[in-house]
Amino acid sequence: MATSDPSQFSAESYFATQPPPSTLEQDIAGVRTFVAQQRELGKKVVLVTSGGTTVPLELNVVRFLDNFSAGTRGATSAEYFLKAGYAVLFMHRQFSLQPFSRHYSHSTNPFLDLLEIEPPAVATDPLNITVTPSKRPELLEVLTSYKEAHQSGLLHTLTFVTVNDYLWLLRAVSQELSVLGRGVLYYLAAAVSDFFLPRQKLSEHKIQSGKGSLLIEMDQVPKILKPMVDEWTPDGYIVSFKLETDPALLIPKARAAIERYGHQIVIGNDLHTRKYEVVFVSRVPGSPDVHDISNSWLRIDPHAIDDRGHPKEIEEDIVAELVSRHQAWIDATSGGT
Ligand code: 9Z3
Repeated sequence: MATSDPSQFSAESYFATQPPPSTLEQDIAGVRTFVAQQRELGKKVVLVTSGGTTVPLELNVVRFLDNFSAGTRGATSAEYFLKAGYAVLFMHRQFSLQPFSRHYSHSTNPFLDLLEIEPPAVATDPLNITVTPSKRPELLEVLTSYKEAHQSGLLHTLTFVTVNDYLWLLRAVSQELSVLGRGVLYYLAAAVSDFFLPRQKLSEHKIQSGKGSLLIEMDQVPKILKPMVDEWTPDGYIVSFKLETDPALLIPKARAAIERYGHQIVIGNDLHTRKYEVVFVSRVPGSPDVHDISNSWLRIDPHAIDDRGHPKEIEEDIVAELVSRHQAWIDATSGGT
């Protein structure tokens, strides 16, 4: 049931009234196996959420609202977490970018452009397909990392489409991961809708035109960081992202989130500069004052080249910073053991 304000769902009333996705149990069985494997290997695990969430306007859905996100931040970061030795649970919007295959996105670098048709040595044999020689070194590098990640079982993928799928999955996945305690980093980069239409208010069939303008009143999506921190995974290291388009709001909103939810880090990013600068907002470690919050900017030169000769990606530095902060936090909270 909704709380006193009927348009204000708590996390509890949300999950009591909105139906789970039909694939939830099957997805969680896969996560359970993945968690058991990583536990045995003693691996640190990161849950990366990535891509936008939709809000269907009809039960038989023809129209939906979407949130901006290509999934670049999540897919890129997942690769750097794997490189840093983490096992990665990659929870992404269906058809958004994925680690490794992102390098060959159909719009920016279609894979058909990597291939050549070669005549066979014997005229009666079928035509051959080969990789364009200039594209081979990069393809080999990406393919090697891709195969390694899959064969080692260190990359497990889950998909969502709607904000409802996302919320149910996030709750169930973080509850499963909580058995790994402080060794789990949550990297919440998905662009999550703030508003939704509860199942009870959804029109069953396609909304008909012909009655003039369409007015839709949406409910607020419950703030799930609070139960995530307090109940679902109290020992996890939680990093959320805050997206704004007004730069003046970025730090105040990020600070407010840290104060309200008490998780470890908010990474603030502005829509237009997100590929070159982000700000880490977190409580000052060891300070007795919970309002003692610091900001530190991480910036890269937009024209920088990394040590493999590719354009530098800010996610490389974001992940390096988080890996070191996560370890420092584990050390500090383990009481020196
Ligand atoms: C982000 O801020 C991500 O960095 C981006 C990445 C969505 C900007 P792309 O996928 O973009 O690389 O194209 N994600 C979080 C956005 C969000 O919904 N945050 C919530 C909020 O701001 C809090 S969890 O309220």
